[in-house]
Amino acid sequence: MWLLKKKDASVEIGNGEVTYKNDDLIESESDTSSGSSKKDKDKPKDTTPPQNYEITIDQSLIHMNNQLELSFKILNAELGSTYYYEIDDTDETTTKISGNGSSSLSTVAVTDVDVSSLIDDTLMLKVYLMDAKQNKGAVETETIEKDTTAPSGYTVGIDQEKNHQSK
Ligand SMILES: [Ca+2]
Repeated sequence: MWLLKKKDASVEIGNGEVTYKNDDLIESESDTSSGSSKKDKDKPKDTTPPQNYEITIDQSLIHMNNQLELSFKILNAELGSTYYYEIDDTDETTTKISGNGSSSLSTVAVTDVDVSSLIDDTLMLKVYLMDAKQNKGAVETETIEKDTTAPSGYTVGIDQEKNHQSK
């Protein structure tokens, strides 16, 4: 995508004039490497990636009965941006769960994410937004424990422990 745009811009050189029609795009590229804001021009182009968004997982624990329906929210999403997410455990042999969609509301709800193929582990959710100008925002992360193992090996003493914890 970037290369195509740059080629479009360089076509102008053939006329004897070096005119960068798409210099805002080129600028945004150099901005990411230098971090400089000195090149700001008057043109109100969108070179600002989506920012200040947060993610939150709705569940407090993933267990046997909700592992097919993990859900999370992206708060303060830039309207019209695209969100990308992935969830993975620490096991290299299992495939991460990933997906994407359009942020049509400032609060995006992603539901029914099936994480049953991941192992019992600390799962990490990573989310970033990309706006229509391909400006990529920061990767936000959130973790949640997955434990689908039924309690076993307990004795009657579990009742007392439970009561104690609930206070
Ligand atoms: Ca994995």
